[in-house]
Amino acid sequence: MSLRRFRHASFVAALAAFPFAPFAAAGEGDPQPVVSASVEGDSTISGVPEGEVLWDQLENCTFLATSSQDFTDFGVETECADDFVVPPGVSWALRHIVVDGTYFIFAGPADSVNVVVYESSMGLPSSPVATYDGLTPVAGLGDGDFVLELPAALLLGPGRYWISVQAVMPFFFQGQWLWHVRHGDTELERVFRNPDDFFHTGCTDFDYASDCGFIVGLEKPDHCFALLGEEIEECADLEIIKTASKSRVPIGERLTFILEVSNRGLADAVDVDVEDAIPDEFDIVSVHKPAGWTSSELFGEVKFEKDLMLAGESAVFEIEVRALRARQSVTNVATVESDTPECDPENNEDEVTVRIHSLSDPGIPTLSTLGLALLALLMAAALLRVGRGAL
Ligand SMILES: [Ca+2]
Ligand SMILES: [Ca+2]
Ligand SMILES: [Ca+2]
Repeated sequence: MSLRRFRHASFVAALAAFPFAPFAAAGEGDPQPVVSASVEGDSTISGVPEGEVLWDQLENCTFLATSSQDFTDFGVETECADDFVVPPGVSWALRHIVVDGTYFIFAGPADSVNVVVYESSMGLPSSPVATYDGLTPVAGLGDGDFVLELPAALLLGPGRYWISVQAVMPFFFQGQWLWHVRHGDTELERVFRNPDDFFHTGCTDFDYASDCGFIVGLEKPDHCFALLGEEIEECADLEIIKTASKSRVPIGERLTFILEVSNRGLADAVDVDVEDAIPDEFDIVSVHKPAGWTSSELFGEVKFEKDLMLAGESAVFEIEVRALRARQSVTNVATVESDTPECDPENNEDEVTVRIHSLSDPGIPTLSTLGLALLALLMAAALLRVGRGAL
């Protein structure tokens, strides 16, 4: 599979036109790193795996390319990033990242590639969602058109993110890796940073490329990349864990059933119902719920409800009961469900089993039960003796 790109010759002149810091250790006439360059590239990227294309910004790529590199010999770095948006109602399992890049000055190859996916705040990258240091491209290490495979699928819920790709290599004598810029105006403008301001752009932290002095002749330039993986229906993962305050209780005494409910999925759960059918062997004494929940009870069926349970939210419920009659084992099942699709229905039900004993039978072997056992043993021995006598 290959993804086609189309470059616009009219952007050949779109060069960075501002000074970069001369490389101090270089001699006169030595090659100098550049922050941006115009480089003609190939028209296809090869080695792209089969898979659903989640985001495609590989069209309308220009000759312009910008430095995004950890210069291991200089101890400085540049980092470019661009944004993408996971639409409402779905989640993405991101597996592959394809970037259109190029080597410059020297022919590479990169020692490795760093990828960071950032959250977005105020229209700029903020905290990293995931950091992948030292990836080896599965294809394209030789020509700089990296096909990167994440070690495990990265699950991303709806919203805006930023992705940065950075080659790790020394300038001498592997050169530079530059990430191609496209004329696309897709979502927000690409961003750049150069923490020690090696290139005198003034952007020591992420800022829009046009605010870093890049003269590109493009309205809101993007970077050339594509994301592959699977789009999955957004789901909630409600879980219920049911326990009892004790495993055995005498008739007439109380115990408490505890229900711990949480939403472990990426999606908020709508119209959540927690139900616990208290067995006939118990009388309900009291019901405790967190703020924001309603509760009702009908013929021993306790129900807790909430309109919206956010992703990551949890709640603990307590149902205090009194034991009515003796039973070797009583199983109490509780369930949770909502109107939002479930990622994992297996953990939406849990049960606990308790024993109810009479006051005279605390549920552990007593002298009387031991006495009964002894009697049975003696009778068995007597029967054996009678049997032998008959032979
Ligand atoms: Ca390329
Ligand atoms: Ca963009
Ligand atoms: Ca679940």
